[in-house]
Formats: sequence, C-alpha cells, structure tokens
Amino acid sequence: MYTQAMDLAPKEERKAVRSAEEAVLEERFEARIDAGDFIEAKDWMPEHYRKTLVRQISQHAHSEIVGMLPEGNWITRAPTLKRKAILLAKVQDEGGHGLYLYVAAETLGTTRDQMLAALHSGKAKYSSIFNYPTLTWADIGTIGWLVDGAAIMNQVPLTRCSYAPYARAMVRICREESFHQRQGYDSLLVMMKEGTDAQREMVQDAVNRWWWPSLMMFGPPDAESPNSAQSMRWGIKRISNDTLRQKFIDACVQQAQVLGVTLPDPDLKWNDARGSYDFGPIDWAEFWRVVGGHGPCNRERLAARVKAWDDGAWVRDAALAHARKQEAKQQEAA
Ligand code: FAQ
Repeated sequence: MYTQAMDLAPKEERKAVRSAEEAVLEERFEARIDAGDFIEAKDWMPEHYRKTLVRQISQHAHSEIVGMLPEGNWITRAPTLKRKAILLAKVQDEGGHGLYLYVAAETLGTTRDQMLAALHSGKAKYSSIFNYPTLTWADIGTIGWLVDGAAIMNQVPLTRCSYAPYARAMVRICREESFHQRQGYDSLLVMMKEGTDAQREMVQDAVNRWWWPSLMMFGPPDAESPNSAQSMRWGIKRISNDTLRQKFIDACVQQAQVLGVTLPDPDLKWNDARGSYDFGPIDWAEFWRVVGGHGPCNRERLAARVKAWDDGAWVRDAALAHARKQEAKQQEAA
C-alpha cells in the first residue's frame, strides 16, 4: 500500500543517510585541503567551495575581457609600429586569459552563457580598475607597469590555488602577465629617459591617476573582506588582500625611483620597524562607488561588452549550424 505518509519516512531517512555521507565526504575534503592536496574537477567538493570558485574565476575572466577595452582604445593610435605590435599582442593575450578562465570555471558546472549573462546584466563583478579611462599614450605604459604589476602580485599565489584547473590556468597567465608588466615599464622608461619634458609630464600625470586605483585592485582591507577567511582556509587565496597590497607598494617604490616619477602619496615613508613602506589612506568610498557601477567608465565598458555579444550572434549561429551539419554527415556515414 502506497500513501504519502509512508513515502515521507524513507525520504527523511534517505536525507539523513545522505547528510551523514556528506559529512564524511566533507571531512575527507577538509583533510585533503589540510594536507595541501589539489582538488580536481571530478572530485567531491562542498557546494560553498564550488560557488566561491565560480564567483572568483568568472569575475577574473570578466576582468580579462573587459580589461581589453581601455588598452584596445589605443591600438590605432600607438606611436610606432613596434609599440603597436606589442600592444596588439598584449590585448590579444588578455582575450586568451579570459578564455582559459571561462574554461576553468566551466569545469565547475557553470556554462559560458550563464557567466556572460551575469556580466551583461550587471550582476557579476569585474575588476574596478577597468572602469577608469585611458586618456593619453602614457596610460598604456602605466597600465602595464602598475595594473599588470598588481595583477601579477595577486595572481602568482593563485598558481598554488587548491583548485587545480584554476591553478594550471594561472601558471600560463602569469608567464604572459610578466611580459605585459615589462613592456609597460619599458615604454615608460623610454619616455622618461629619452623623451621630451611634455612626455615626462604625461607619464607623471598617468602615474598620478592610476596609482590609487591600482592599490584598490587587491580588494578591501582584510578586516572588511567577507570572503577572505573562508577562501584562505580552503587554499583558494594563499595570501591576504592587505599583505599583497603592501608587497606591491614595496616593490613599486624602487621602480618609481629608477623611472624618475613620484608616487602621488605624501605619506609614503620607509618604516624600519615593519620593514615596509607606510602609505596614506585609500579612498574606499571611491572603490565601492566604482564596484557599485558608478565609476567613470562603468556604463561604457558594459555597453561595449553587450554590443560585442550582440554583434557576434551571427558567428555563434553559423558555428552551431556548421557543427550540426557535420554531426548529421557523420551519422549518415555511420
Ligand atoms: N574590483 O571579500 P573580498 C588583470 C569585490 S585581472 C571589483 O576581498 P575576494 C589582468 C569581491 O568580488 C584583475 N570588485 O573578495 C589585466 C567581493 O564581492 P562579491 C582581476 C572587487 O574574492 C591587466 C567584495 O568586493 N584579478 O588585471 C575588487 O576574496 C591589464 C569583497 O571582497 C582577479 O580577479 C576589485 N578590485 O578577493 C587585464 C584575480 N576587489 O563577489 C587587462 C582573482 C574585491 O562577494 C589589462 N581574484 N572586489 O560580491 C582575486 O584574487 C580575488 O577575487 C580578489 C578579491 C582579491 C580580487
């Protein structure tokens, strides 16, 4: 005899058994994390670990493809053939980074279409830094030096992220980011050492505008970072937002001296006791404004990505139609 009442008991039991099983799986997962093991796509993982990774990796992927826009803006105006070729290669690399990262996120059971829909609707975040405009050619060198420099500082620890597909993508990305940082620094060095006064002023102006937003790339202070504690516990993040920001500042001071530019912070001062540079207050209200959609270029950036998606619809349709035809041919042949 089957009744709803009789159905309920086994279901409850099954749920209890499942959660007991899950508890064992979770314990094993935590033990693997503690032992420094890497987690692969097919391994069991807690839902919150999976969601955290989808959030971070997809935001990272979005940052790479939105990050193509401020620099892409200068490809047609690069001052020499050499600089144009370098910039083209760099912007293309960023597109490639986006693709590795979307694929890494897809291994966690989300689709590219879902991730892009979240970007286009404004639901998903991307790095605050790409909502600032590139006003002069010196901005391009400064992005390489400071923005790619900050990206490397943040991303090298991610090559040891506990989720192996993300860690593997990051190894390749970091190698390319290192070239990006150097080409930017080299471009600024040429302008500072061999350029005119006007070029030197242009570099200083770009550094003044990009310095503080670059420091914001590392995310809010540790004490106000809701995701850090759990992400560090799981080995997704290996080094905290504040520690990475400090390491970046310490590295930049000497590089600025070699370049001959001033970093726009009157409080920047070596602290012997800490073995690091002290620095002035970061405008976190500005950061949250930009993250919240109200930066100088948020609307423009999102509109450009949505337009690219709409303009590319015929390419996606054609590729799908071709794939279907090939499949039908193969089935006929079989
Ligand atoms: N912009 O709790 P936390 C590049 C959000 S790639 C916007 O500390 P978490 C290459 C955060 O999502 C640059 N939002 O978060 C390139 C969270 O919001 P949610 C991108 C930010 O994840 C160069 C909330 O604030 N790099 O530059 C930002 O533990 C040149 C609370 O923050 C990556 O994505 C921000 N700056 O730590 C391309 C690296 N910071 O999601 C072209 C991977 C924080 O809870 C040209 N990601 N938020 O709603 C990470 O390492 C981490 O996700 C952090 C943030 C460190 C960015």
